[in-house]
Amino acid sequence: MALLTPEDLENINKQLQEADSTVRRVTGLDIKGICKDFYGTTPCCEKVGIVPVTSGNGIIGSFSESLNAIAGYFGFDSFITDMPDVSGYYEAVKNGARIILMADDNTFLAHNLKNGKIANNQPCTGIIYAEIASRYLKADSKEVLAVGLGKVGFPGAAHLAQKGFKVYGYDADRTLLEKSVSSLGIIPFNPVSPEGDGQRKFSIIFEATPCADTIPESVISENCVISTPGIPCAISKELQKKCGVELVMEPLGIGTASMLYSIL
Ligand code: NAI
Ligand code: 1J1
Ligand code: MG
Repeated sequence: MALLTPEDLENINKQLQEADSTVRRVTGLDIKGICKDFYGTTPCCEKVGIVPVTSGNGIIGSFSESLNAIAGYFGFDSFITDMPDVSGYYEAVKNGARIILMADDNTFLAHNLKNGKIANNQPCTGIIYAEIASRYLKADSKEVLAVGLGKVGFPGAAHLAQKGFKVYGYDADRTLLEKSVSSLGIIPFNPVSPEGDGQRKFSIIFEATPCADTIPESVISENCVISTPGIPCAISKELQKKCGVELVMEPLGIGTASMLYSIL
């Protein structure tokens, strides 16, 4: 799995504010508004304990600090434990945490100790970026392109299919693509070398890959939103500018908001 770096998390508050204004322009609601509407929940003083985890590749500089800033941004009362791992978990609960946030290299979870609900970052991220994409006010049809159908992308694509969108999709991994075709009814469409209907353009694109430049100019329509948790970004700054793309992309906060609202 592609891990975040401290560079990805630089100026997280600014990144979050910028993403929030893009989401507002694209959908008419801010990130909170979408989470509230989608999950039907509102934070109410739940105390969030953030536990640094040293296993595997270890602590990522500013990961916990970013989560702390993000929780605060969305209206939660949060703190980072002094100790990591099991001692940190004990410390969080002892100090009144009602929600635990913690991540190793494979799983980033949010656990509500009061109601037992638990959330995993990957599906929560895929679903919320897909939900944002699905609400694009200037969309010219109910067709979407979903690129990257892995642990984040598949749940996002499933969400779009379930919402009644006609989902064109691609993953470089043939097995994953076939699984999406058979279980979700996704129409295979390779944006880089489209067979047959090479002229197809999209106003809604959802991308979740760890690769750059996965979305070529040929598939971008005049009014287009690209909603993507994937790092690095699916398109270059130059192409974004040239095509006037509305880009929803942020390294941690939107997915974390989705996790938190989903367990209230
Ligand atoms: P994953 O490895 O499960 O899935 C990525 C998929 O992209 C793979 O199936 C791979 O075959 C496919 N892929 C790679 N290059 C491709 C290409 N050129 N065209 C089409 N498909 C391609 O990874 P996961 O967990 O789904 O994460 C995806 C990305 O999202 C990563 O960059 C990860 O760091 C990022 N991420 C971002 C979050 C956020 O809050 N912004 C949260 C979680 C993950
Ligand atoms: C490891 C997080 C790895 C990612 C969202 O406590 C710490 O500092 C480390 N153990 C955190 N996961 O990088 C995923 C989560 C985006 N990428
Ligand atoms: Mg995010």
